[in-house]
Amino acid sequence: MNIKSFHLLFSVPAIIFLLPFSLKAQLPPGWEYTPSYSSHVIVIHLSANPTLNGEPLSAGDHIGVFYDDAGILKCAGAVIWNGTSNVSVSAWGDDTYEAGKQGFYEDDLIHWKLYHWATSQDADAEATWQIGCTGCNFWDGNWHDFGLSALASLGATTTVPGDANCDGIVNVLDIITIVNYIMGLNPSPFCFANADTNGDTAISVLDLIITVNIIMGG
Ligand SMILES: [Ca+2]
Ligand SMILES: [Ca+2]
Ligand SMILES: [Ca+2]
Repeated sequence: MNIKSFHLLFSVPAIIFLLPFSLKAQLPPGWEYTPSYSSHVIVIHLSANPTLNGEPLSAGDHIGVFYDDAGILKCAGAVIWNGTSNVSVSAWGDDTYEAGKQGFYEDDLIHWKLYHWATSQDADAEATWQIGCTGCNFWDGNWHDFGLSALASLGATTTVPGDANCDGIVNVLDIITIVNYIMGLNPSPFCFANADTNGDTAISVLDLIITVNIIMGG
């Protein structure tokens, strides 16, 4: 064996082994995904201006597409937002040769998330789609094999569980705010998503108990 083939023998497997590893290392925690042979490509133009809590997404932050697997959202594609050019994300379909769900099924709703590295925030995002964009074949918000789409906007608002009065901290004022809401006193400001600490889309004494626990550090 000469030096060259010796080199190849070791460097090629090393690259094949290290490439997926290095790509995965750049992803936000829990955003690992495996590309498949079917995809829906979604272009996110600069003009879509992704935002997190009203602020433009930072360069280097991630935008991800997620599918629902028995109630759990799983990543099936992600892209880094650079803030200077259009980007596109491939939303990968299920591997039909593998048992179970590894990606999107036809007509699955595409869920969006943003990841802001500076604060380690993982936020659910709302997308609006460009209707009838040039070259596009779908804009219904769902996944389609061979789909090509573009977003008109993408925005996420994060919640602070327990911060019912929306001032960024959780304290006794939030208890009072939740009590007032339950009593029908229409407190203002009132952040429903923050106050609904158990996420059942209603404000009740259960949310109050959880808020007390948050304040007590439990
Ligand atoms: Ca499968
Ligand atoms: Ca508060
Ligand atoms: Ca609730």
